[in-house]
Amino acid sequence: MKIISAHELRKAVDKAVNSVRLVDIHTHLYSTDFGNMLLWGIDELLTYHYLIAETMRWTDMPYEKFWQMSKREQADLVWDTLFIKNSPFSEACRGVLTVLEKLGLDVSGRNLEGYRKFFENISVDRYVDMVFELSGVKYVIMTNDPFDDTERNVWLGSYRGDERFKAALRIDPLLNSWSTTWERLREWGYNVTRELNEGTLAEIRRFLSEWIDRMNALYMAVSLPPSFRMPEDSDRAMIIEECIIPVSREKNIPFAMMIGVKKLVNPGLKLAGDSVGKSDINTVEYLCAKYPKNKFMVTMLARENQHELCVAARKFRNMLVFGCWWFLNNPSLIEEMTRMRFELLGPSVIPQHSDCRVLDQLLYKWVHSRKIIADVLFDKYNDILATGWHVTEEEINRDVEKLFGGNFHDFLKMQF
Ligand code: RAT
Ligand code: ZN
Repeated sequence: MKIISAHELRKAVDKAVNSVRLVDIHTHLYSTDFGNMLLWGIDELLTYHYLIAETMRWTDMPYEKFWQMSKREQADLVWDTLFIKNSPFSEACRGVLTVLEKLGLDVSGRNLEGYRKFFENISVDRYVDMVFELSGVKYVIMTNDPFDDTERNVWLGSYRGDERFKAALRIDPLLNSWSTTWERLREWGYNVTRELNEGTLAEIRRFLSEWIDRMNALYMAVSLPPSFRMPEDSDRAMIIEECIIPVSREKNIPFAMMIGVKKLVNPGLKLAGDSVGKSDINTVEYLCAKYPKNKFMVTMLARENQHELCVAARKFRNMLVFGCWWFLNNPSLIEEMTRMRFELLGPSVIPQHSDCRVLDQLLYKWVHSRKIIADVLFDKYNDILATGWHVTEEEINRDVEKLFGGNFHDFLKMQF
């Protein structure tokens, strides 16, 4: 047992946080089984939708013209606009620079063609190994959408599996647009109707169960608008209470709710056109209270919801707060949220997920987040050391292991 003195604390915390092999519980990455769905390389990095939104602020080019350009041309435009004509200090731009640095490329050279050459000379399999190694990620959880035809075909056909990519069943169309989704279920052989009668609800449950089993999904997930309310007289509320709740209970897997996205406030921007709105914490409390034997993972997109979400988590052990999602995945907000969470919930949270869409992003999102989480942890240990309490190296490692994967695993095992 090694007791850590105040002057050894910084080093001990940094060592624990930087060396932990972590679990990334929400990404949009795919294993090589999914072919082109696995995005990687400099042109994908530069055309990340966070960077497209930033680029379009500097140009009066019609959106359609941008979408007609090839990926390479789009990447050239982003590079020129955000990295050459302006300084790349936004978090998404800085991320690209961190990736280049981690790959050992010359950041000061600003040589986009040189970066492209690096990627042309590496195979995807080697690159996947390399990124997992360099980023210290044990495994990521994908976002697996059975309503996406390309993805669906892989699951039904050539899927082989890779321990580093685990599945989560994503069900947005089921919950957010039943009025059109029911026809797809019908096409696939489920005996459903537009009307949510008993037979249809049973078939939706069968659909969920079959896909959870097929994917070996660790949880079910959905992104929801700020207007999400429960209880409510709506298709969505009915499907949640009659299908999602019983199936997640039966399979003992969490239902992950990502709440607060306003889809396509600017449709011209496509994937980059979504925004944020304040959501309703009563809805989260209602579900946790009414279904104490169910497990919920919750992240909310609005900064304004973060405090009440922490308070709700204090009240409901069947709820696990996770990540600094999307527009919150910025240093100042990660720091604020992590402090708030540690102060209200101690280490009983999942402080971060990456939401990576491009494999390479694992090389920056975790470097940036690890640093901030370590800073906050250091402050928190320091505060208790000041009282005369001591912490050991083992205890720091234990806490860090929990924050970066252990809490998630323990939650999966819970049977309330
Ligand atoms: O963060 C993002 O990339 C968003 O576009 C969304 O994918 C969001 O994270 C989601 O999972 O809906
Ligand atoms: Zn996401």
